[in-house]
Amino acid sequence: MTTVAAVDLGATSGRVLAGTLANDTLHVEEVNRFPNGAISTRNRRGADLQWDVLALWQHVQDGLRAAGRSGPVEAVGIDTWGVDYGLLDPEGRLLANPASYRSERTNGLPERFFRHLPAADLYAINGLQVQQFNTIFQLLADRDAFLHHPAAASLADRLLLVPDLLGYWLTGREVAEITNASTTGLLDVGTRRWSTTLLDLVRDRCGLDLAGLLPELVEPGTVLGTIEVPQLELCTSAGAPTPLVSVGSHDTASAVLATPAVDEHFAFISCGTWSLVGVELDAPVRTPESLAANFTNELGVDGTVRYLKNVMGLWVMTECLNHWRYEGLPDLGWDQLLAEAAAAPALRSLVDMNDPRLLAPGDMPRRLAHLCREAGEPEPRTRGEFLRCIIDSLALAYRRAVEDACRLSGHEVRTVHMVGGGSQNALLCQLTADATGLPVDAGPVEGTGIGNLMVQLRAIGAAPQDLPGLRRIIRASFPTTRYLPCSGPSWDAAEARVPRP
Ligand code: ADP
Ligand code: LRH
Repeated sequence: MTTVAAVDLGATSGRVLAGTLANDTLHVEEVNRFPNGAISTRNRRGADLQWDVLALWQHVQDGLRAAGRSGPVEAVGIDTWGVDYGLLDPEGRLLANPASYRSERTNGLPERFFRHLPAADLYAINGLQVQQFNTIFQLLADRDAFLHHPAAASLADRLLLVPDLLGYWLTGREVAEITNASTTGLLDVGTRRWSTTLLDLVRDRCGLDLAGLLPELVEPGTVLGTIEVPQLELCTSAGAPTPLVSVGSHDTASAVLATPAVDEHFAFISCGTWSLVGVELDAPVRTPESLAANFTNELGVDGTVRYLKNVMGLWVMTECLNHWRYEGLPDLGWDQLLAEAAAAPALRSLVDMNDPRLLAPGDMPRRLAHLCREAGEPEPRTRGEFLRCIIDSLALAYRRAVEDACRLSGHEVRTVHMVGGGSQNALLCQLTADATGLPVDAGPVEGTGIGNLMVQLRAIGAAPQDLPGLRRIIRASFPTTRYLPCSGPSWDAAEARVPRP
């Protein structure tokens, strides 16, 4: 019996899980859960959106303390959302709260960047979809801000992605775990190293000198050091200090690892704040068609490539629910909310779930109504209709992403695996099966945390070394729910109503 602890921070909530592997079965206990969300303030240029990373750090410590109180903890691993980072000064002190990827500070920056370095040249190296919040564009925003404060620029000595920042606070070790580093846009996706070619180009053409900021890369499964935070009192069963093990620290990498697939013929939907929809490949796809479809090649555990598309996801629903709460509507449970959505007319109002206007926080019902008006779709009138509009539009976006992933990569898909909090949304799962025409296997809900735990268990020798072996344990430990495609309203007709961007 071996127990390890996973810190899994999502953009909507964070948790610390204790995972115990006994007789090839993983048992997971949630020892701490806390809400998360970017915090809105302002600066002299306008709105500012940041993560309260010190509050997260407190929650992480509380969770680890709780895990340690229940018994020995053989290892700890950390994953969070991608792209965001903290900058350290030469003394290793955090300079400022990490900016949120939803901050409007990066509006228009990719277009500016591509004037110096064409998108095709960038994609040929990093294979990454263009999202205005990719770290590379955020650094351009920092540079703009620092132009007004040259002294501050000289203070930035090290860049640590959020999970690596928390890991640094636990161990003192400064690294960049490779799956999350692949979301920066600074990696050569073929060699899995920082791209010196790209770093030179970015320095010469955009005036951004990043080489000194980037730490050593590590693969998932690396023992990073022991946890040196005295108040945590974590120790292993041998009485030694508990080590921190690097995992797929990009939450999506851990989620994909936890897909309980029987073979390679699957598509995944990691369904939480975002929906990440794609296939697992051995090698990146960097064709012009892939670039045009804005598909991304992010790095996975064990040399895999996560070939996927970001779909705006349940964030849009969360923002609607927040808005209705601010307006004083009573909170309803999931069952009642989804019953209202199920009772609303099917495929009545469809929007493009990748419209960039859905990215920033705000009055989401108003934005959805606006997108419907603009597209000539009927505006939703009731809460049920708004929720149905989101769920139908998500299912349509999933259908497109699965089809595109197969077409662009040549990969054959027979099953769709849906993991994450959204896999509890039975209406969304059924409509995804209907829209894709494929069976959907839903679960595990805590896929990301489970992927995190399994990589640690393997690193300390308690779990099989191969990916199919890890997935076999996950399948045996967490039953899934299967949704079969049903005939219903025509998704082909729905498809024609929403133009592709
Ligand atoms: P993240 O890790 O990005 O914070 P999660 O994987 O925890 O996200 O998923 C959060 C989402 O899961 C919520 O936005 C919500 O839409 C959905 N969700 C959570 N619980 C339920 C439930 N009981 N029924 C349906 N959907 C749920
Ligand atoms: C999901 C996620 C996604 C990134 C986004 C910033 O949580 O990590 O894979 O694109 O957050």
